[in-house]
Amino acid sequence: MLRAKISPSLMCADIFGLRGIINDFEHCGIEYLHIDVMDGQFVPNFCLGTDYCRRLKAGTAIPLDIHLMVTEPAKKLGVFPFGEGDIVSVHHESGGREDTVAALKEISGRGAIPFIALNPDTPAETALGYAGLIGGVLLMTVYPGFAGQKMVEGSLEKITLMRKLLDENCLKDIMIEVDGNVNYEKAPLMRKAGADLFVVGTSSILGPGDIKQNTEKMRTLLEEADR
Ligand code: S6P
Ligand code: MG
Repeated sequence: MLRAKISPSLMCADIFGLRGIINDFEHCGIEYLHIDVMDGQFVPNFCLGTDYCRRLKAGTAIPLDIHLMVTEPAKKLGVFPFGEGDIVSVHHESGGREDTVAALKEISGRGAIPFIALNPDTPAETALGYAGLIGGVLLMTVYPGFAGQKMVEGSLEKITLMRKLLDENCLKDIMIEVDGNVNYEKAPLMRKAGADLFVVGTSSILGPGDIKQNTEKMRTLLEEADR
């Protein structure tokens, strides 16, 4: 099993305190910064964009974890600044297989790690159809579009099944990222089920309390889940 990694969702971070928040993340050894990109079409909301990613890349060495909730991502990747070491996720549901496959290929061609994102109602088996093209699977544990939602029922079972399917198909190195309502209680259970990368927002690190202490708490809980 890969070491558990943390990717805070920046749509949940206070824009007025962002520099200090990134400093705290650097201090805590946060592995990725999760950027939710929404186009108002694929999901009924708008969120962070290309300039936001560009400013982050200029201002921190923490790799980006760009979650594209947009239609036909292959047509839009060109305007996004990403490269070596970053993660970029595109949705299976976002615009047809041809576009999705083209997007995954462009992401790896630019040195980043392509992930296929699956909505809660999309079966785990779907990810196997992208074997050879992906470095990870992003399992949505809420319906995409908004922070602060409750986890969709059956999510833990889906993570367990995803891990089993990957292991059985000699795809052990493919990461499982979980996104949505990852709180202190559920994160260890998700870890035990086989998740590697944890998107954390209002439910934990970017909720009430001190960011550094919250991060430490999450890190400890994830480590304890491995024992
Ligand atoms: C939802 C988005 C997520 C949220 C994250 C927020 O569309 O993809 O990344 O930002 O779930 O965290 P929380 O703890 O409020 O669910
Ligand atoms: Mg997300």
